[in-house]
Amino acid sequence: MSWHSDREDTIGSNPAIASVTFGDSRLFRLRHKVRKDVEQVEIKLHHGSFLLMSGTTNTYWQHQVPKTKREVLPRINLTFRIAKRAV
Ligand SMILES: O=C(O)CCC(=O)C(=O)O
Repeated sequence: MSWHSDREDTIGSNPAIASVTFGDSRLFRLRHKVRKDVEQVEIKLHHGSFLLMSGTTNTYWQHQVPKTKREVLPRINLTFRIAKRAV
């Protein structure tokens, strides 16, 4: 999965995005959209990992699960996004 942010036109600005990983471990990377001087963040998502992106994370950062050449085993990721509320 390539670099992206989740679509804020559907989930609103500064959404809470929570995900749980089951199965094989994968690397999860974050990079700042503007500040090239800010180091990328790498998080290994193992079976049972819970990841929460909240506040301005989705607004200012992109994320990806990079392709890997190693053999990958089955993996399921459940992602929960708080949808934009009608006002
Ligand atoms: O598979 C993952 O851990 C991340 C999935 C993801 O980036 C997304 O749903 O936007």
